Amino acid sequence: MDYSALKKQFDRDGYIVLDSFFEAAQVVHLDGLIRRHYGTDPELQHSSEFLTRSQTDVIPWFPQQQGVRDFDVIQDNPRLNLITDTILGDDWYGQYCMVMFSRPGSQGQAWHQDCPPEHPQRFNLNRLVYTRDVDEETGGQVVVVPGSHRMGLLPPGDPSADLNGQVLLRPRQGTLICLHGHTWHRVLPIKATVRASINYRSAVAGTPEGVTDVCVYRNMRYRFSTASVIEERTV
Ligand SMILES: O=C(O)CCC(=O)C(=O)O
Ligand SMILES: [Fe+2]
Repeated sequence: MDYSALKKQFDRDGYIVLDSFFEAAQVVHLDGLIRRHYGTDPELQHSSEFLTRSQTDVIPWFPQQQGVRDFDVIQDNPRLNLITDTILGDDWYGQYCMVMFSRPGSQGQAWHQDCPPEHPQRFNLNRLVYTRDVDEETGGQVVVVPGSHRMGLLPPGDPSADLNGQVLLRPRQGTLICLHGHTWHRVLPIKATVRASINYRSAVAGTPEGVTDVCVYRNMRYRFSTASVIEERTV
């Protein structure tokens, strides 16, 4: 793997996609755990205000906080850590492992930045692992605007409308996506199957642990810890 080329690509685009980074055998077990945890009709956890206003339809799960250690093997994977060193430098820490689950027919996620971009050096790195293919048939493709991690605030506007320059990503089983938290991104609506991603969030040492507490949408800033809209955004 040409690490210096990957670093350049990440700095330019705000994301990199590495297909077949993990073997199927490494992710099918986790896929099974995720299906079992959520069952067929899991309850939504966020407040209804958040779900309506954010146009975001995901149910988070932090397996390690419940003592489920099966997810550690990816977190401890030497190649994943090498990629992370390449992107963040040697001094970084793993924040947590978060599974994000979407029910069939749900709306995915509207455009957002995981954390406010006012401090360009203060950001989370999403290390997203997919346990099943995501494509036109399943829906739930990831949409990004390349280079937007250097463009400041996501512009206010329609939470889910197309943006100039957007690119559709179709991760497959075993794909790793490294995504800068300031990059403008969204998830398209889900079709007939369930969808899940596993996110091993990390950050440069010194970045506050709660850096992703406030998320920027096109119509608001939302603080998860208090479940409140802290800023209305209008065009
Ligand atoms: O589930 C995905 O593919 C992306 C999730 C996301 O936006 C995030 O983890 O910050
Ligand atoms: Fe995100």
